[in-house]
Amino acid sequence: MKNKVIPLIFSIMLLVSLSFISSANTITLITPAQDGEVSGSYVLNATLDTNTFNITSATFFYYDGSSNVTIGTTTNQTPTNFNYTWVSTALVDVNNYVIWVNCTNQTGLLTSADSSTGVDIDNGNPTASFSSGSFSDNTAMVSTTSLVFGLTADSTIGISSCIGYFTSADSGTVTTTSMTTSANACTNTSTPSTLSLGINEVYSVTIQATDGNGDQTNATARTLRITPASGGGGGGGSSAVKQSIIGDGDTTTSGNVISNFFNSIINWFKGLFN
Ligand SMILES: [Ca+2]
Ligand SMILES: [Ca+2]
Repeated sequence: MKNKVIPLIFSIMLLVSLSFISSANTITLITPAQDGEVSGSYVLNATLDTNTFNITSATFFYYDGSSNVTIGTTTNQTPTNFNYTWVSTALVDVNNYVIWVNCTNQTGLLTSADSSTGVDIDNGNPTASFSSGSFSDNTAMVSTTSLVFGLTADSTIGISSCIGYFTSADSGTVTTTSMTTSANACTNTSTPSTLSLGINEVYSVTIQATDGNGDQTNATARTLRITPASGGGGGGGSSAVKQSIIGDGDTTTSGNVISNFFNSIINWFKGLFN
């Protein structure tokens, strides 16, 4: 019995002493605060209430919703102060990350952690430039031809979604289409017909990029003209011309028949009197 009681008492004493140590050397994440915003070169700051156990190292992390990623580790600038400059442009813009800090003493046995939730990383608006594979400005195309339009990647601010806008120069009607977004770029391969764009209409086309904060940028618009199909529409045109020619020919032919008819009657009367 005595052999069991002594280790138990020792364990309780150890737990009490550890909780005392923890509560006496507690770290607090000062910046970013809860729901704070991070941009540019940002100083992450954490402080200790006291440092009686020689805490010398603090590591900052972010949690992106699926895993913890180390931002960096720093030693204390004063016994109770830790600063780490984070170049936040290394990440694309996001909302509501968890930033947290963990400090340890030299033996690594004593640790204390703190976090701030709802932190936004916002370094501005996304760029929106038509990608090299996109149709050129002032393109004229038939409605069944492949139409490619997209934005070049913005890996700094990030692009989380895109919408294509086709505004009719005549009616002002706006046709929108969703786009495929991947790796901070977006693209769409379609046809004017699939997008229900009107033949013989001229469209102002832009793409709106949205980043992880909801910030938006429109690409400089390009002009697109939808022409009649070269096979069906063109054939119709030349067919109309032929019909017109045939009509004239018919009239001319009819005139010749009538004229010949009267000429033959006149010749018949002439034959009577001769
Ligand atoms: Ca937030
Ligand atoms: Ca932003």
